[in-house]
Amino acid sequence: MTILVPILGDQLSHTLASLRAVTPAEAVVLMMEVADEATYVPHHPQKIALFFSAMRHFADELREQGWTVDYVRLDDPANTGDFAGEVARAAQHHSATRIVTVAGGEWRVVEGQRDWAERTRLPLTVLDDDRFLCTIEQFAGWAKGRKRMIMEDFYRIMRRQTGLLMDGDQPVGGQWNYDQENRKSVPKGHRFTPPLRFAPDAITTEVMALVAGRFGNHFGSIDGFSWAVTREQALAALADFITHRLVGFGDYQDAMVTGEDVLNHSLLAPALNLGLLSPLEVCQAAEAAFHAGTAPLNAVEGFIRQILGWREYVRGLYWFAGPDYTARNHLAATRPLPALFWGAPTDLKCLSQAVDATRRNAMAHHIQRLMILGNFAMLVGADPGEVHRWYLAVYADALEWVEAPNVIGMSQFADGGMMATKPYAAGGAYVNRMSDHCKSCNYDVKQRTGPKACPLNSLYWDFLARHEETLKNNQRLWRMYDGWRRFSAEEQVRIREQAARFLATLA
Ligand code: FAD
Ligand code: DLZ
Repeated sequence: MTILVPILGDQLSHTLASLRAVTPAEAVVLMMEVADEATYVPHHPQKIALFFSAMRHFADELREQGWTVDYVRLDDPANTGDFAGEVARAAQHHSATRIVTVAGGEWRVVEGQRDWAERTRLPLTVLDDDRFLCTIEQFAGWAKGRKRMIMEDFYRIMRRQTGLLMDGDQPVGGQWNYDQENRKSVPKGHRFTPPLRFAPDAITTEVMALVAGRFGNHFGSIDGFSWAVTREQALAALADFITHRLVGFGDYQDAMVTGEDVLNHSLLAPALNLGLLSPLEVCQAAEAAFHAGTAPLNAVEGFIRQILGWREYVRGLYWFAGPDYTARNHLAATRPLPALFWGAPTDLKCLSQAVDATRRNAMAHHIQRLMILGNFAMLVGADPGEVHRWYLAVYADALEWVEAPNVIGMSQFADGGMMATKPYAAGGAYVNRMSDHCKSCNYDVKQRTGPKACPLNSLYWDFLARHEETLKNNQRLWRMYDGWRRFSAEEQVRIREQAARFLATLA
């Protein structure tokens, strides 16, 4: 009797439910590098290399622990190219009598897993993925019937449930949220401590060559790959962040600095999303730093809120919203994604900085994703489906359950307000306040119209005017619409013509 245990690329946890459910004596673990997963969107080469290298390392670790692992490499001539084909092939090869696996992390994969039983004619057990702090059912119970799913309400429940930063029933420090203290701009000359990076070992080097050969035409550079690819490295990256960089996490959380890719961000999302780290251990490490007096409350609470709050919330929302969530298009936006997202030159400094960081690192930090790239895509009316596929392709941490709510919901308002209470729309003034980009930009951030005017300004007002019917009753936008109505009719026309000229030349 052989139990086949398929483990997917984002299930690299030694405590995975399927590994707990069987013993090494009765099981064959199946891990598959498949062309379908590498190409269903054109993933950044670093993202593909990260998955393949982490999967290969994980397979070696399992073998060292006594598991039998059938590892299918991408370049195996017998590789059928998709999960279903590989599960069927392995089931036959190992004369498997049943299959035990953990539910995949996206609708597309979960739907595919259901077919494995039919394809192999074997009993199939799909276990819940229990590596999260809130179950899908718990979230649905909380969300059902609510008019608004406010993250902050959810977060407080999760604080109480886990006891993180709690003093009995009350938040440590007397406040649940220190976000107000987390919007400082960076003083001139401030030096950020660089994150711990990992030089590619032999496995990663081999994978990088494979990826460069097969997917070298995808947007993004493979050079400079330095991601953690094992749990040991991920734990070292976590310890390094907690010791050296958590202390400043809160202060400059929303800041952007020219030439500075990371600031005080943790860069832990890829390791968390692949399963190399657990969300609870990451939060507990941050909490311990607060109790040890090495990191202030605004930094620690801000960091824990991202993981215990936002990460769990978006995962719950993704499964609650259903498989058609990624097709939503509340603002009926249809423009093809502008070529600058794929690296075509742009003279907007904020955009060129964010796209270039994405190209070099398969990473951009939150405010670049939300308020630079996402904001621009929404203002120009880019098709949210195309925007979603771009984000899914280019970031090392992009898995649909976390990417889609952030893109469709938070950044494009395409779900009509299920996630965000208003569109995250901004003109140049926001970028100028939160970054130093405008100082070295060709455009003048203070101007709305004219050849030197920052395009974000006219695009912002044009966006509000274009969607007035849909958005005017949103209370959180009243002040903005009030601002729009204060312009003279002539100025409104000038602004909209300026936006139209920009949009007409935007390829
Ligand atoms: P830090 O700033 O150090 O934050 C710590 C951790 O908190 C992150 O590692 C992450 O696990 C979690 N976190 C922070 N913000 C969020 C959030 N909004 N949603 C979920 N988790 C969060 N995150 C992804 O993991 N994958 C994605 O594909 C992804 N796509 C995004 C797309 C858009 C448009 C936006 C606005 C945000 C997206 N995020 C995504 C959330 C966030 O930008 C990234 O988690 C973060 O930039 C990763 O870098 P970091 O590890 O240095 O994060
Ligand atoms: C993202 C990705 C890539 C690039 N390649 C693979 C792969 O070859 N094999 C695999 O098991 N998973 C891969 N993944 C992750 C999947 O696309 C998908 O997101 C997860 O399987 C969902 O649980």
